[in-house]
Amino acid sequence: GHDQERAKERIAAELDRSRRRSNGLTLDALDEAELLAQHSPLMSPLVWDLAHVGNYEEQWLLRAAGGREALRPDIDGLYDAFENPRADRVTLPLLRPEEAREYNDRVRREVLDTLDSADLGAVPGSREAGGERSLLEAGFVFHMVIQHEHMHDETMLATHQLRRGAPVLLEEEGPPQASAPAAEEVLVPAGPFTMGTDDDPWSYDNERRAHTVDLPAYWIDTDPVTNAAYLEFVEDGGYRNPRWWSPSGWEWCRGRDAVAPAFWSREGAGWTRRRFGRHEDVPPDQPVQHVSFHEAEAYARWAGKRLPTEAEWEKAARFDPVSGRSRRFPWGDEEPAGRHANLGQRALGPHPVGSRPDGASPLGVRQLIGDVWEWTSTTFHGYPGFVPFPYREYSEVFFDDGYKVLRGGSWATHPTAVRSTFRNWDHPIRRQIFSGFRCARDEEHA
Ligand code: AVJ
Ligand code: FE
Repeated sequence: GHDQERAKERIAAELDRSRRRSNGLTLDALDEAELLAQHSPLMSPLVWDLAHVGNYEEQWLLRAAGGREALRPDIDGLYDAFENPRADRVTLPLLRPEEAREYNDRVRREVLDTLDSADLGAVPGSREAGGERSLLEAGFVFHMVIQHEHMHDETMLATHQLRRGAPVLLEEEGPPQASAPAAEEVLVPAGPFTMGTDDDPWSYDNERRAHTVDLPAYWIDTDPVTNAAYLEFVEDGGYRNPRWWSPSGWEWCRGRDAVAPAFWSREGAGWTRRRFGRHEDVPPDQPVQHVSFHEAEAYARWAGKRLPTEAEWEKAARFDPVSGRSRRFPWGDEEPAGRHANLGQRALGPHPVGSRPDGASPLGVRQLIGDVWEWTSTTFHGYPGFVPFPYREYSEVFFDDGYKVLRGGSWATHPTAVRSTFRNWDHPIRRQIFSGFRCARDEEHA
């Protein structure tokens, strides 16, 4: 019917949007040598990400959902992330950039063809509680593929940040005006809230199921920790004092001789940073980014606080104390717009704290969505009743293995690839990602 037509138009538009972004970071930005090069052992050559998103789209939309034969059975192995560690991908017989473009274009033409006749099935929430999800239900598999490409676009941006050489990316937007917070911390009242979701048509398996979590009252920072605040920790000798670090954090700090966030250099009395090939003073009022979980945790201890748990982060980002409901975003259920959040790679970095008052949560917590991914103290795990869908390797194989949960998306995350339930995860030592944090603490009882 009419709703399906509208849903399909949206899907086609979002597919196109993600591809423009992928091409803008690869074929349109860099020459063949730079696309084939390994810019860091942490990252794939950009041309791998490019054909990997096309191959994933082929596997899920053409084969799994569309029932078609493989277009290139010979290349599946090359683009399997589990078969090939990132550092080895440069040695594989990868498609050249132009071949990757042709392959991706061919997949896309056939996908648009299958979309026409696809039955997007039941509307969200209409399935019986506990019933099985299906690939096409509420457009799920298309949403999965769209988000997958956007996630790789963010990964490709991290590769761009590590790359040496003349800048190639342009900033579309400068920072808006910032406003001071009413208070530095917000008290989240004790009580239950709904964590996770049963019916979000874009949600991954790991965001499900909705369940009630009852938390004691806690304080959470109104804004993410800024460069200026983080610099106090640096200048106070924070990186030389084991007192602030966990044992594994201290081992990480000593082992790599860390003295400040990644990409920072001391210059005279101050600090500069490298951002996509440009050098600039570290802006004091922006959220700190490119810190590892260990650095975030050490800062929090130094500040007399701690990192929020994942549940504390989500309650701050969704809970409406008036209705008792959990929202899709801090500001409500409305899709993210520029006034709510710094998302979608329009800027090439975080914006100052206080620059998105319209994106605040009901309790007044700000910039939870966008700007920087926020480390939480929680190890990535499955929610009660977790069911892997549609494949174990999206999230289940990472559960309970020391990965720390990050929340809220960054300036580089596309709006369709984040919401208050969205869960990201990484090794606690990683900081090439666009990661920052905010602090929390228990409510003190007199
Ligand atoms: C959810 C961001 C941790 O990039 O490693 C990409 C997403 N899964 N391809 C990642 C993902 C398959 C994943 N993260
Ligand atoms: Fe992938």
